Amino acid sequence: MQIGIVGLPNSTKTTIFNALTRSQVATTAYSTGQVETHTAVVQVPDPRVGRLCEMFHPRKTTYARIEYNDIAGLRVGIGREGGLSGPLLNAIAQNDALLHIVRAFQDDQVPHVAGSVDPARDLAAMDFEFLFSDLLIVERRMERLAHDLSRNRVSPERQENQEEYDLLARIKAALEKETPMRDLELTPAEEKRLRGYPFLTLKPVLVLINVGDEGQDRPEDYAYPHRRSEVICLRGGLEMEIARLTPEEAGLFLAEYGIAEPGLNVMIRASYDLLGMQSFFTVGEDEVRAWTIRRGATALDAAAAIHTDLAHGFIRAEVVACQDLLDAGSLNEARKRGQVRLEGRDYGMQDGDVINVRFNV
Ligand SMILES: Nc1nc2c(ncn2[C@@H]2O[C@H](COP(=O)(O)OP(=O)(O)OP(=O)(O)O)[C@@H](O)[C@H]2O)c(=O)[nH]1
Ligand SMILES: [Mg+2]
Repeated sequence: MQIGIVGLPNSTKTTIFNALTRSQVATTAYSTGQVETHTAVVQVPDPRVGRLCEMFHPRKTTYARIEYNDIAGLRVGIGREGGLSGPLLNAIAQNDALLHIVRAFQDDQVPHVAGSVDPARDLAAMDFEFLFSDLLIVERRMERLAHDLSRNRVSPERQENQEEYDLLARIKAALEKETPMRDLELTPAEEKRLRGYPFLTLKPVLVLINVGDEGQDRPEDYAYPHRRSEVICLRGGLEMEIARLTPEEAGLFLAEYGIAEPGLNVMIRASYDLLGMQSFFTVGEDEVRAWTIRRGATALDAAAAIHTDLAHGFIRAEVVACQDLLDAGSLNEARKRGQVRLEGRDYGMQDGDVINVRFNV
């Protein structure tokens, strides 16, 4: 799972990237404007994994993972100048979701590209660049399709092309009204049709407002009228400092500032939710492991995530809710209590299920 960090030049993208991934990439008061990507993988913090480890004492512990890409080089006006360059578009389009960073703090030491700090303006400006990028792609594709449709009256692809053209026409109308593609009602077949294109407004987005050292943590101050998106506020500079501390030092620091939990843990979980993902666990003396699947996935999907052999030879899954297992204290006790169920392939997995797949080879 990959999340792209985007925003205006100097919007504190790299600061947030460092905080999220405990990296030490240099941040600068002046943006170079260069297209440049930093990548790091982080574990999804999940206290349930730690508690399962206390029960099983496994040789190995594996958390779910998210890859973050800090992408520099976007700016206002890029769309009107003919669209995002290939490398920049690819760097953004390869992500499953976007983390859009907006600066909302005053600091005379940190110049703003537009000369003043105005988060609502910046948020809208960057959104417009994404809309414009999608619109250019839609229009180019529609031109091609119209050309083919006008020439090959009896071609075998005709039906396909006409359907795609109609879908793109609907999308074009929405984009022209500044509705992002993620807010359209699309059927699974339509979504599949769009999958090959580098559409940016189709991606779920988490808007992160960096409110600075003194700022208020109030997302409701930053209304964002789109579905499949969410706004959170963070004190970016502070979070980057916290990420550099040892866990003990961080604890003291958080207490001093009256922060319950590093904002970044909250944020990593929020991005996980936003992507419509959930976790399930496999447990044992060898390994306690968190796995990632879509919400709505079945026991068979879960088996396939572990190994294709498990899916092919699937017989049944033994399933127990993580909390029941923790309360029972052991698998045997959970069995005695009747909390370990046998489920078939179509069972809808719940977040936090602990699963053991029975299969034939
Ligand atoms: N006062 C204050 N300054 C901050 C905070 N977060 C980041 N900065 C400063 O903002 C400046 C820009 O931060 P970067 O993270 O480099 O911004 P960027 O978006 O990665 O910039 P480019 O990659 O060049 O587009 C740096 O000088 C940071 O130290 C904060 O919470 N408070
Ligand atoms: Mg940067």
